[in-house]
Amino acid sequence: MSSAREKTKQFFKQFQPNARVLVIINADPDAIASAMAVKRLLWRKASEVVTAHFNRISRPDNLTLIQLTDAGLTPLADVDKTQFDHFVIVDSQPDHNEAFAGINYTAIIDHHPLTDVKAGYTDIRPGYGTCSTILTEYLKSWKIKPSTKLAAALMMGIKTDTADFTRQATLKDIRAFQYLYKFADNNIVTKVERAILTDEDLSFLGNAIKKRQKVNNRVFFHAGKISKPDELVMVADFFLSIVGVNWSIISGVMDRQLIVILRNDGLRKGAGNTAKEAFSKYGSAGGHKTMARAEMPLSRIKKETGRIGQKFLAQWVMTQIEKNAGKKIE
Ligand SMILES: [Mn+2]
Repeated sequence: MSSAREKTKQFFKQFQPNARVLVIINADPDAIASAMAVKRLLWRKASEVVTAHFNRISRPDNLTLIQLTDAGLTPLADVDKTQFDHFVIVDSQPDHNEAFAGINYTAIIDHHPLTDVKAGYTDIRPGYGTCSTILTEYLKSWKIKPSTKLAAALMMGIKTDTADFTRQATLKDIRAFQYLYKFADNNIVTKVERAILTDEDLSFLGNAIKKRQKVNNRVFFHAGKISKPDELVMVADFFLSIVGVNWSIISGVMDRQLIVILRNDGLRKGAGNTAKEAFSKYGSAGGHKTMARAEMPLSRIKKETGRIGQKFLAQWVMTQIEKNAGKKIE
């Protein structure tokens, strides 16, 4: 018996006949697809499998994925946990979020670095780029053909977590993708990847395009008061597609906090360090080489500068960045 098949067998052994199973996820494409795979694996074995998520899902691509694959998610807050006798986590571990706390888990399947995990069955493989890859191996080892929708969801899980195989992708992730390709409805994949903007996002972006300011190959936009920080991220990503722009710095105010989203092309001073140097004095700031974020209470900015008007904030963000983003300009 292959090791994948042995693993899958052990996984099945954990569930009593007619089990009522609750799969809890922090919903992103990899977690959603992995939960769908668990549901398929337990088909005809469990009497019920429900997937619950505790995070807010707002990205248009994720909403499209859920809709087109019939992922069938329920908000965890709406679930009566006493109705279930088995609990499963995929693509996370209990330490990752307090929403996972206080539950005895039957199974935990994940690809993040191992933390303190206790469950009847654990399969943690930090060497894998995605959890979808692990679940694809389960399906394959048990000769279960994934439906067109499940295969498309698993492909999206792999594409998303490996950033289209440019990050942390292993040969196993590539093989799983290749295997799924035979079964998937590729129109779902295409449609999910096209779903970048809602109607409101488009209006927000239109305004940002009109009011953007370019200084030294860096593009800035201050949105004033906002209701969704996601829109700042969307604009920041979009502006990096302008030829000759190496940085985008997009800001807005929500709940008396100034939020600044930074993106750069990764070829110069890191966005995370720049965010820290420019803004950590006023609030939380940090990130990676190409992506960073700062959040500062307006009260703190007012204490230091004496002003918090929107025009002032727009100028202030620019000044702080220009002081700290480094001189290397091409
Ligand atoms: Mn993942």
